[in-house]
Formats: sequence, C-alpha cells, structure tokens
Amino acid sequence: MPEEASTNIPGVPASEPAGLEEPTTPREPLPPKPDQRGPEAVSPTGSPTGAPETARAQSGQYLTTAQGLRLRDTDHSLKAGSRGPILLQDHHLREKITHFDHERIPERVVHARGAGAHGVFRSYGTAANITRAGFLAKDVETPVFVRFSTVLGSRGSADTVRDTRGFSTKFYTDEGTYDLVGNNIPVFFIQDGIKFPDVVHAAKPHPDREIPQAQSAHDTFWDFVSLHTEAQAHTMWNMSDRGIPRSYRTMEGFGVHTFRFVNTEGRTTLVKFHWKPKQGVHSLVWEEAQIINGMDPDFHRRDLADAIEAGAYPEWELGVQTFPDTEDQMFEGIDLLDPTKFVPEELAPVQPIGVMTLNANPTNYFAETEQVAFHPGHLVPGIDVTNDPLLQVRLFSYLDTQISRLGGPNFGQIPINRPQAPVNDMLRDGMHQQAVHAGVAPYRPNSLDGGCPFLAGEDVGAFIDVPEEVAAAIKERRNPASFDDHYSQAGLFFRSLSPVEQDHVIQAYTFELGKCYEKSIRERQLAALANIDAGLCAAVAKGLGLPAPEATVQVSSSEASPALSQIGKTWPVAGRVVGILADESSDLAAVNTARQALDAQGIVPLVIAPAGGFIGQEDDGGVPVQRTYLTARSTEFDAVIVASAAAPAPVAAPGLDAKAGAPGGQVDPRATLLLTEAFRHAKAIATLGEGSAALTAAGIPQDAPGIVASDDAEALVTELSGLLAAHRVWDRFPAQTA
Ligand code: HDE
Repeated sequence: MPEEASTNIPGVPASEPAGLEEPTTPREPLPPKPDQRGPEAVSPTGSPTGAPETARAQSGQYLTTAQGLRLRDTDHSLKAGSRGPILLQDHHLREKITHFDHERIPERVVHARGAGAHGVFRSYGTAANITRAGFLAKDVETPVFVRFSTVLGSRGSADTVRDTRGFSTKFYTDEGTYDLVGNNIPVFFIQDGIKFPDVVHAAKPHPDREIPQAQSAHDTFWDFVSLHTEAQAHTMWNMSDRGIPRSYRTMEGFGVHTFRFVNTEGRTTLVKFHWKPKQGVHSLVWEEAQIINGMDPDFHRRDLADAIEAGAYPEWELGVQTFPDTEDQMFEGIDLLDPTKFVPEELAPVQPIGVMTLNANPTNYFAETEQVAFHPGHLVPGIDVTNDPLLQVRLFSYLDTQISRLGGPNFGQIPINRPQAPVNDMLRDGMHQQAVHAGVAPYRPNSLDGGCPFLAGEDVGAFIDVPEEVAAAIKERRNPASFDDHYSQAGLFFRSLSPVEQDHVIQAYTFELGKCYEKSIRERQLAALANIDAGLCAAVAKGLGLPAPEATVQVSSSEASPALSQIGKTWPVAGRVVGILADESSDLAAVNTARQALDAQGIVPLVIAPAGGFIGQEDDGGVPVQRTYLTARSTEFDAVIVASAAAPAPVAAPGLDAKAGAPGGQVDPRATLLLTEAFRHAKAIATLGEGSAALTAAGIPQDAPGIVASDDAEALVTELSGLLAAHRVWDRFPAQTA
C-alpha cells in the first residue's frame, strides 16, 4: 500500500490477510493477532508452567475429533446410501452435534453484557503506609483482567443503553487474586443486599411480555424507585450523562462501598476506591445513544477492542479517599457504611495510588470475558471489608452464582480465573476438576502427607481478618437512623452539574417517565423529585404535562461538588474517530495530509465516500475508503471533516438506501443527514476546500461554534483536535437551565 494510504485502521479480523481461494495446503493454526493475549499459562493450582499462552489453543495441521483422531470428512453424515437414513454409528456426527447442543452457559443474572481486556497495574507506592498489600508497594507491576458491562440487558443486548456500567478488575497478585468489582457510579440503589432481587426484578423486562430490553424507561422500574426512595440517589446519576458513556475508556470507576486498609503495624484506614480515566469522563447525547443501539449495538465493545488494537491503550489512575476508622464510621456527617452515599472529593481528595493500562485484547471471548468470575471476597492481606450491609450480601452472592453459571465449584480453575500465586487448598473433586491433587490427606491436622499444607503466620503473608469490635446490640431487621436521608445527595449531585448537563438530566427524567404507562407512577416520582430539587421537578412536570408537587421532606442543602461535572476541561484525543467526507472532487493530497496528521495524534481517520474501494488511483496518491454513504452514520465519529461538496452519488436512490430520500438538491442527502446529526450532537465539524458548500447546503451556519474551515489540512487538524479535546462544542446550544 502506498505510504499515504497506510494509516492505522483497527478492525483486522485475523493475524494474516485472507486470500481469494480457500487454502488447501495443511499448516499449523495461525497465531493470535498481535493485539491479543490469553491468560497466563499457569497450572490449575497457580504454578508457572513455562508453556506459551497459546499452548491451550488448537494444535496440529489436520481436523480431528475431540480425542485427536484425524478426520477426512466433516460435511456429510454417515448414511445407509446417499439417499438413506443416518446411522447411529456416526460417532463424529454425534460428538459434533452433542457439543454444539451444549455450547451455551447461563448468562450472568445481572451484568450479562460485557467486554474485557488484559492489562497491567503499576503501583506508585503511595498507599504503602496505610496498606500492607504487596501489589500496592512502590513500582510493583501486577497483571490484570478487566470486564466492563451494562447491568440490565441480556448478553446480546445493545451497548449504549441508559444504565449503570460495571467496572470489574482482577489483579493477579503474588499474594492471591484480588478483585475490585465496582461500577461507574459511586452510589447504589439499595442499602441492604436483601433488596437486590427486588430492584433487579423491577428493572429487568416485565415478566409477562419480557419487554423492554436493557432499559429503565418502563413502569416497574419507576414503580419501585418511586416507592423505595433510597434508590433516588442512584437513579439521579443514571439520568445524568453518566448513564450513557461515550466509551468504556471514558468512564470513572468506583468501588462504591467503604473498604478497610490494614498496614504492617495493623493500623486500619477506611477507604473508597476511584478509577480516573486519563482520557476524561465523556458521554453520548441521548439521541446519539439511541441511533447507535440500532446502527452498532457493539459500539462500546468495538471501541475498546479497536483502541487497544490501534495502540491507544486506555489508562486509569487508581485513587483512594481515606477516612479515619472511627467507631461511628462517619465522615463529615456522611455514613460511610451507607452505599447510597458518596463523599464529595472536595471533602476528601482522591489520592492516586497507581495506574492501570489495558494493553491486550482477549484471544477468545467465551474463554476469557464470559468465563471470568469476580468476587468481592477475593481479598489480599492489607485489604478487608466493612459492615456495609450491601457488601456483606455480595460476599455471599458472587461465589454462589458461579456454581450455576460456570457449572460447579471448580470455576476458579478455568484459565482466566487461575491465581498466579501458589494454591494449596484442601478443596477436592467436584465437576470439571482440572487439578491432579497428590497425597492422601486433604485434611488438617494430618501426618500422612507430612502435615501439609501448613497454616501461615502474619509474617509470611497470612490474611488476618481485622479484629473489629462488634458493639453489644439487639439482633434485629433495621437500618441505622443515618440511612434515612434519601434525597440530599441526589440534590447535591444535580446542583453540582453545569447547566448543559442539568438539561440532559431533565430530558432523561422526562423521557423515561414519559414512557411509563401509569400516571400514578409519574406523579409519585415527581413527588420524589420535589424533595430533591424544585427546579428539576418543575421542568420534568412541565414536559410530562403534570402539576409540580410541593416538597414533603426538607433536606439539608450541602455545598455543590464541582468535581462531579464532566465538562469544562481538555483531555487527550488518542483513540478518537474522525470521519472524512470525500469524493473524486476532493483535493486528495489534502485529504491524505489530514489523514496522516490525525493518525500522528492517535486519532482514527475513516474516509466516507459514495462507494467503496479507492478515491483516485490506488497506486498514485489515491485515498482508501473505509465507509460509504450507505454504511456510515454520524454516530461513529467524534468529529467530521468535510472535504468535498458531497454532490449526490449516482446510486442515491431510496430503493438502494432509504436515507437517500427523494432525488434532487445539490448535496447527497446521506451527507446532509450525517452533517446535521453531527451538528446537533454538538460535534466539531471542519471543512476543507469545497466542504463549506456542503455545509451551507445542509443548512449549517458556518459561523456556529465548533465549525472550522481552512485549506491547510494540517492546520485544520490542529484546530479540530483542539475542539475534540473538550469532547463536544457545548456552547453551540445554550442550556435552558442556565
Ligand atoms: Fe453485583 N452481581 N450484586 N454489584 N455486580 C453480579 O455476579 C449482587 C452490586 C457488579 O463483570 C453477579 O458473577 C448482589 C454492587 C459488577 O463479571 C451477582 C448485590 C456493585 C458485576 C451479583 C450486588 C455491583 C456484578 C452476577 C447486592 C458495584 C459484573 C454475575 C448485595 C459496587 C461482574 C456474577 C463481571 C455481578 C450480585 C450489588 C457490581 C448475581 C446480590 C453494589 C460490576 O452475583
């Protein structure tokens, strides 16, 4: 490929390009792609094997049965004559079909839809004085596997639904595996884990029609959260832009609960975990999210894999807020055991303790992302749990659920779940046992196996449960009184947002409640909003055509927390996607210069043309095409460069593409659609040469904020990436809330 054509376009399906003909010369299986990695090849009991990661993949040149028997034919069943019945004797047919019949396992009860990646965590050592965890000592590097997820949808549901996102990290430390199983929202719907089935049943599709899929805009969800008002704080975050992230790469992560660090002297500190994305926290706009659900339901999954393949490795800094481990476990009036509350960063700054880089895609989705099993009870010395009643129930649930999902108690031996520390437990047998345990005495005490295994002391890294004093108390089913405030932090969150973000919150509540059938549910939720913020309540009530009720509960009105707003700064642009509209009338040299300039910044340039192939000559300065007017939609791009007048393509006909609409006009209607969508989604638009004519024809004012023009492709890219660094051009549409 000529030099100017060779920008880095992710999406390569295999490690070698495919030829036109089916290959017939036997050879060993292709290696994985360079961006892919598998789990470390340790034994089921955590010993290094020295085997390459690929040792578990298929091997040999020929098709075989599961027993390694070479096969000559896998296209025809063994029959009594070419027109006769199939014989029961056909062992290959039966093995092939039986295995196929059992290929599916139960999906996760929640968080069924997810995407994973491998990476590494490097500790700064800044937490070493408050935790003895070895992997948090200075400069220690620990391999990790991360799985991001939506909560409500089935495994095949769309990525960009309005929902909370899961953010689970498995640290394969020398002292055993540590799992930090968090979300992109720091508060939760419920205070006590016993309510989890209730909130999930309410949020999942209605049991009669099994609709709607993967969303909260329906009666049972709002019925529950308006009655069970401790859910209002989490619901507020969901209705904000946090509910529709731009990318997994641009999400914050939170441990939600308060955990306990223990240092080498046994001193304890309460902590809350935060993951801060290096690329900033960014979101979609609602219309965009809805279009993407149809156009590209794998949007987030693809974005993560493409960024890693392109070398734009996503990074997060891990930080902790620390609090004295006092008897009341309160901080500035906030109950640290109440998981519906967060602590504003202005009150307790987030202190960075390490950085995580995701640098490899899984080699096999099922083996790794689907089979990975997280558990908040996977702890290491130096990190312990607290009495948060939500966390306490999770400590039971995660182990329990894997037994039905992964088919038995030995799920820890599946390659992605294997610890990378020596395992010497006395658990034996069970379904799918992978270890070949030696010895005769899996019990303690014993003398027959030489007394093995031995108990560890604190000096050799034993996990010691913090000897926390439990106050004399009555056995009862009751919350502490401090859990009773359900509204103040929802109000604090709303007041901390910028006007444009507040507009989005109003839109989200009005949309979701507008989708509810029962008027009483809309009214009940408005009553809750009245207790949160009168202005928000009035705006939503107006959209619903209902009266705004008065507040019934007076809550304390704390200081706003500016750190909660997502906008107003600039962030790195690597891994962003820019669409370039071009055709034969474009200045191809300028288009190639723009592509190279974008590529140099780690931005992925995708050329959109009337038809596929090349614009101009492939071997003489031509431009390779990645998208056509038929396959492209504005939602795939963070910004657009218009490098042609985009005259109607010869194939612009509704029968070939309904987006083409009725014939006529100077601009191809697909280009107009793309530009008007990008414009109203507040994306930066740049015009090169004739491009400004296309913009004018699409009715977009050249002097609107975030529209730039130049004939110098390199200068244009510099200006455009400046706009991209702020994510969107929010001042294009003044906020109504302001
Ligand atoms: Fe989970 N949760 N959860 N959850 N959760 C599961 O475990 C559960 C909660 C979270 O990528 C399940 O292995 C209960 C809070 C994530 O594989 C299940 C309660 C937070 C994931 C389960 C909670 C989470 C799960 C389903 C209330 C944020 C995906 C499959 C006590 C801190 C993990 C599985 C992955 C998954 C139960 C509350 C986050 C059923 C009972 C709070 C990110 O065990």
